[in-house]
Amino acid sequence: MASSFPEAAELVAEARRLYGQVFGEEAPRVAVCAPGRVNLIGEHTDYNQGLVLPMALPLVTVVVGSQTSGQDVTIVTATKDADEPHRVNFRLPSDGSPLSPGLPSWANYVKGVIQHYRASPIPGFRAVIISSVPLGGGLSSSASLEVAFYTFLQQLKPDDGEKVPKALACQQAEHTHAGVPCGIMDQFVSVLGREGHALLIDCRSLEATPVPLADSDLVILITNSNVKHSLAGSEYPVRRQQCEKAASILGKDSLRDATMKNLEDAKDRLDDVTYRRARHVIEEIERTVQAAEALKRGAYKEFGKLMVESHNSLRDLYEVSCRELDELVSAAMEVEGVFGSRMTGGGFGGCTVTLLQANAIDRTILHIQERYSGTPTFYVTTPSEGARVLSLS
Ligand code: GAF
Repeated sequence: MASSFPEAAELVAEARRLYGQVFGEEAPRVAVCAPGRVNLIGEHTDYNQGLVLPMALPLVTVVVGSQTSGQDVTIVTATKDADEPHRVNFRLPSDGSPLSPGLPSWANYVKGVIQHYRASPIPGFRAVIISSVPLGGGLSSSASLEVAFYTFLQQLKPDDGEKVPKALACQQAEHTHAGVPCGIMDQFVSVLGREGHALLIDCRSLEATPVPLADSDLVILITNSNVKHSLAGSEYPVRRQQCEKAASILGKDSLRDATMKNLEDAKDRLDDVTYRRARHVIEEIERTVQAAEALKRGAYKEFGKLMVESHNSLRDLYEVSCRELDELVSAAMEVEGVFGSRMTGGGFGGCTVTLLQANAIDRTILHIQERYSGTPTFYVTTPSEGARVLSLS
């Protein structure tokens, strides 16, 4: 069976209860949420100025809280993956000096967002964070926390409300305070996600085209491998550097500007690893363009074929898959009615995404459960809205 997950309103109710427990009777004044994401295709292309096709999920991070007088911040978090709520206190620097990252590490995302908030300085506050996005599961729990927090700060002290700069500020928070040199995809779709649509994002122009994805005959299944290999953190910056090296040898600003002909012409000047990394990126950008076109036409078989090509390329050329993700994709592809399946996100564990006919969902889940050597978790999902303010009544 697929896991059920709470609606945002249920998370708000839970967060309000916790707020009451921790801070006394006083009710919070503000409630917001921001979603995690699943990327349908276009992997490791965002930091190459390429194209990506993610959608926002109904799995969200909720923040409730209130402004206080003074400069003190108290944040309490309870996620479904942690046994006990965690609490952190710090003081906002009155002289504008930076808020340094430290422990606990989850608070660094919040500190980073405060640091890069576009209407600083902000007042002190109390807040509770609750999330249904699985932590470290490749569904952008960190971007959903950053974007939810930014949205919370907007209620305390509004900025200009511009959405793309908001996503960019949250990306900066991840760079400076979590030490992850991520691209823009996760924060962008968490801010700008649209219900019933995937977003074709051009990571160079930062323009997004919504692609309709609401068909009652189609299911989007996320399968969490429930493994995360330690390589994930260290290999991501290595991949970025390899891409930058390839672009520089090809004489391009980024791999977005390179063609397969450019790459083949320069093959004898590239070592094998650099060649394969660049080939993945160049072909994946082209696959993403084709996949978005296929989706617009409802050509799900064609879309699914591109998903599998993407997975194989991530496995063989980009080398960011792992045994568990490969097993999940192979198992899914054995089921009649499955259009396509691939790893999603940074890789080395986390989740796969599978597109299938609605009437094939039960047999697909059963088959994957039988074939996978680990214990998977399944989510049947729909494309959802980006960050938003929620009702407290
Ligand atoms: C992670 C990063 F945060 C994204 O920016 C993106 O590069 C992705 O890995 C790979 O496509 O989620």
